[in-house]
Amino acid sequence: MELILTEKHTDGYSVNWKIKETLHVEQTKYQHLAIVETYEFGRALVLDGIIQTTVKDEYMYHEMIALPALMTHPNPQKVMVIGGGDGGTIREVLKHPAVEQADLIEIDERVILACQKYLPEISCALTDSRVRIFVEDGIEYVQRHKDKYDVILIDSSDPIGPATNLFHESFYKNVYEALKIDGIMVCQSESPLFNRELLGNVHKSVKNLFPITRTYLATVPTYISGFWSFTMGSKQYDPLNAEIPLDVVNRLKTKYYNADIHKGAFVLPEYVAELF
Ligand code: AG3
Repeated sequence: MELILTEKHTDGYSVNWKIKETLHVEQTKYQHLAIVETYEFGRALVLDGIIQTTVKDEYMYHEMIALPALMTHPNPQKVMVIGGGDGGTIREVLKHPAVEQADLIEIDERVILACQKYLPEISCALTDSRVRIFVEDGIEYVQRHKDKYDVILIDSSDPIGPATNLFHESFYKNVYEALKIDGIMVCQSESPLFNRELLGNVHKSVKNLFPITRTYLATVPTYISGFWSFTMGSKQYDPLNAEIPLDVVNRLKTKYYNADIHKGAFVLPEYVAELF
């Protein structure tokens, strides 16, 4: 029997994944959660029917949500990751030698537990002694923390289901306040082709709050359109003028990010630049 996962992106566009094995399926309090073994991309985390990350290309997304901000900040000691229960973003954060504390705020504990069981190469860093895990709504967590973090990364799922409110300006305002005076935030801001209005709105909301706002792109083959956007809000440091510490970068053991990618990612094609 052939097992196919049909990932529905729009009414007119779906992607079919041939599945070797379904390792885990459950309806959690917040969403439908599955871990499957695909033929082309290895194991994958699927939330509400949408592929969140696969073993084959996860590093592209996780390096690129984390490292541009960490390399722009001269001394990122305290970092918060909102969402990202699979642990991939935390793994990248911990590569930076300055990081002393990395807090993961994930609303759905079932995601963390399933990824720890079935996706060890992604979730491995969650047991590091610098990591604190809070199973809580990120919206409430940021409200209670002021002037505490150097970098905050918002590794959410799409703006439907449990992540909807993570794309609102009122939330970014609380993120702004949870950051120290020279803090930096990055959120994943969806596909520059399929979520154009959303990306335009995210950029505008971040710009209303942060003096420096930069959207950048990375290829993530398993996400709709192949290109993915990230939006950075920074209180002081501009990623375009960052003095990237080459000695640190060269020791990171990355597979995507390097000092040239850091610069190149912020160069936007016209169809994206026109949104801002
Ligand atoms: N978070 C972003 C996944 C977005 C996928 N959306 C889509 N293909 N429409 C991934 C979490 C990985 N840590």
